[in-house]
Order: sequence, then C-alpha cells, then structure tokens
Amino acid sequence: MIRFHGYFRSSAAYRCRIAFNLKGVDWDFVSVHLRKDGGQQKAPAYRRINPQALVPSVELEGGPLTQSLAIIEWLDESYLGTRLLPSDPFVRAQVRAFAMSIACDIHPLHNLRVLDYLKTKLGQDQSELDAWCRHWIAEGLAACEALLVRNGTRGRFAFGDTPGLADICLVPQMFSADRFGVDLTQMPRLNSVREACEELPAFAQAHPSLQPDTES
Ligand SMILES: N[C@@H](CCC(=O)N[C@@H](CS)C(=O)NCC(=O)O)C(=O)O
Repeated sequence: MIRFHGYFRSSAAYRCRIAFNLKGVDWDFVSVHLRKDGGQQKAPAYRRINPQALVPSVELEGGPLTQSLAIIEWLDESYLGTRLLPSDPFVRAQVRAFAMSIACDIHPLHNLRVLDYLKTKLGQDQSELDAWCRHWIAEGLAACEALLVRNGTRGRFAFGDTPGLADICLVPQMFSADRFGVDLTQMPRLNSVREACEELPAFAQAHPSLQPDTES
C-alpha cells in the first residue's frame, strides 16, 4: 500500500489524490499539518522522507518519492487503468507543458513558505499578500486559457475526452484561485473543463473539504 503524506489544502497533494482515484489505487494517508507545531513538514523525521520539507511525498517499496508530477507519472507507468498522459509524443509534451505552467510557474509563487517570507522578512501585510497571489494566479491561468485555445483541442477535458495530467493540475489550481478571490469569469474554456472534471467522482472525492484532515 502507498503511504501518502499530504495536507488537505495543499494543491500538490490534491493533484496526487485525483491521480490515485483516476487510477483506482488505494493509499494510506499520513497527515502533515503545514501550520501546526511550526509546520510539521519541517520536522526532522519528515525531512528524511522529503528533504525539501514540502508535501506531498509517498513511501513506496523502493523508498520515498517526492514532487507531485513525478509521483503522478510513476503512478501512470506502474498501474493499469485510465492513462494520465497521452501516447502521442507531441500531445504528451503539450500536456506536460500545460501541467508545468501551473506546477512550476504559478503554484510556487503562492506557496506557504514564499508567503511567510514576504510577510515576516519583507514586512508585507495580508492584503498585499492576497494581491500578490491574485496577480500571479490570474496571469498564469489566463495563459493556461490561451494555451488551450491556441492548441484548439476539442473535448470535455483539457486535452480531449479523457481526463489526464493537465486536468489534474488545473482543478486544484482553480480551487486555490477561488480561495484568493481571483476573477475567473474571462476563462470560459478553463471553467468548462473544471465543471466536467468536478462531475467525476475521482475529482469530487479528492476535494480538500472531503479529506480526513480537513478544516473549515
Ligand atoms: N513542486 C512540488 C511543490 C510542493 C509544495 O510546494 N507543497 C506545498 C503545499 S502545496 C508545501 O508543502 N508547502 C509547505 C511550505 O511552504 O512550508 C510538488 O509538486 O510536489
């Protein structure tokens, strides 16, 4: 059984939960509370699993594995079921480009440790932090909308009629966008992809509000 270290509100952990559900794979959940005890991700025992002190991580027979995109690709290559990445090399690269535009270029800018640094070391107040998050998420998601429109991909999901890595990254990022009050009204393609995804149990059951460690 996969031991999965996560936190309900972490969008990188949310990605993994969707992927586990789409692949039909069970996991044992280990809660890593990002705020309690000064951040449980920073505890020495957890750092031995993930030296970056970030969630998610999984513990597998071969040892620990970190980075949500690497975990999801490992999962896809190790288990049968819905393919999360397409077989065509060009489309696969397009899907990775879309996923990375979220995981590498949007999400890190509103990560907890970045916001903590802006607040404690650079003296920014909460309203400035919120404006920072809204700015980077809005700009990044507008580019995601443009990417899908430019690709001209048809179908209910980001890349056709099967959900995959692009959708897995998009839905948690849109959840974070809502938390920070980003205006998503000018992103019709992203909104319709999100709606299609959220109709699926694999996405619905992975929602932060339904996790064992959830808080209001
Ligand atoms: N690129 C990493 C990002 C992981 C990450 O940033 N996780 C956040 C939660 S979404 C975290 O653990 N933050 C703790 C902190 O900033 O101290 C991945 O995709 O797994």
